[in-house]
Amino acid sequence: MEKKIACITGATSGIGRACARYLAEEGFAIIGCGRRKERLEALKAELPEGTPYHFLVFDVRDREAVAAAIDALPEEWQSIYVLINNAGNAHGLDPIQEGSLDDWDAMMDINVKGLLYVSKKILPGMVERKAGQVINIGSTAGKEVYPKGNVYCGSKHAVDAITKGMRLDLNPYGIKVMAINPGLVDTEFSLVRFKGDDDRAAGVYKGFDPLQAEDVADLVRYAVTRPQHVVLADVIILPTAQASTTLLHKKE
Ligand code: NDP
Ligand code: 8X3
Repeated sequence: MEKKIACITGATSGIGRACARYLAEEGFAIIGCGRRKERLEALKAELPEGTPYHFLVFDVRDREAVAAAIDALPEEWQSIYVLINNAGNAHGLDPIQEGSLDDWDAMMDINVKGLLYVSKKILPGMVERKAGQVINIGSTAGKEVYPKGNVYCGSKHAVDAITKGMRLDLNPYGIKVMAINPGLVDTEFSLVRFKGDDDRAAGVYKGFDPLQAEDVADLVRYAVTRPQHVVLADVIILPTAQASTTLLHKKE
């Protein structure tokens, strides 16, 4: 492959999908990952004409499926240069004493362990080639804790720590490790958190101008196109109306 390859998890929606588009515009070949195959197929048409594109269907919770999909990449797709660990969601918003075990499992298994399973398959190649960039999509929920955010915040605090650990361990190999931590972004995130309740999900983004997936993708694009000696180690991006996870200025 002449072009550098960017592998994006969670490319079927929101931030991941916008990253696929923006990185393709920057000339990257794209590997899009997710569970919804029809969306991964449809993504091809959203990329600039001629973008080399390959997709992998797997659930990040299934470590064998992750390994099998990445092992089965055609040879020309194996030298992944940029990994965007983006797949993830919140499940539920409940006080700790009322939380659902299934929701807790989902958040820890997807946001934390899934990120690790994918990284485990891709980082050794970067180390061998002494080249690569990793962007972990964290969250303001990885920097602060908000009421009822308990386990989601815990999963994103884990992503924050894992990102720092990756940066330490990969430092000798010239591999950049970056955390991009968004505040409120209007994607399918709240629809997933509230289990398909459209009205409740839409309410999260009413009364202010939330970030759009493209705003985050624009920052990802900026991050991966810096010169080799520059790394955006840890960046928070917020809608202007948001000052913290709990302070949001909504219009009357
Ligand atoms: P979306 O719900 O729009 O996208 C989530 C993506 O993750 C989808 O592509 C989905 O693909 C993928 N995904 C979820 N579960 C799995 C799984 N088990 N296996 C494989 N892929 C999975 O949300 P966002 O774009 O907003 O979220 C992307 C990332 O950004 C997440 O890590 C989220 O925590 C983070 N974030 C979001 C913020 C927001 O306010 N929206 C703010 C801060 C961080 P599929 O369902 O097809 O598998
Ligand atoms: C998503 C942002 O505030 O809904 O990570 O947790 S928040």
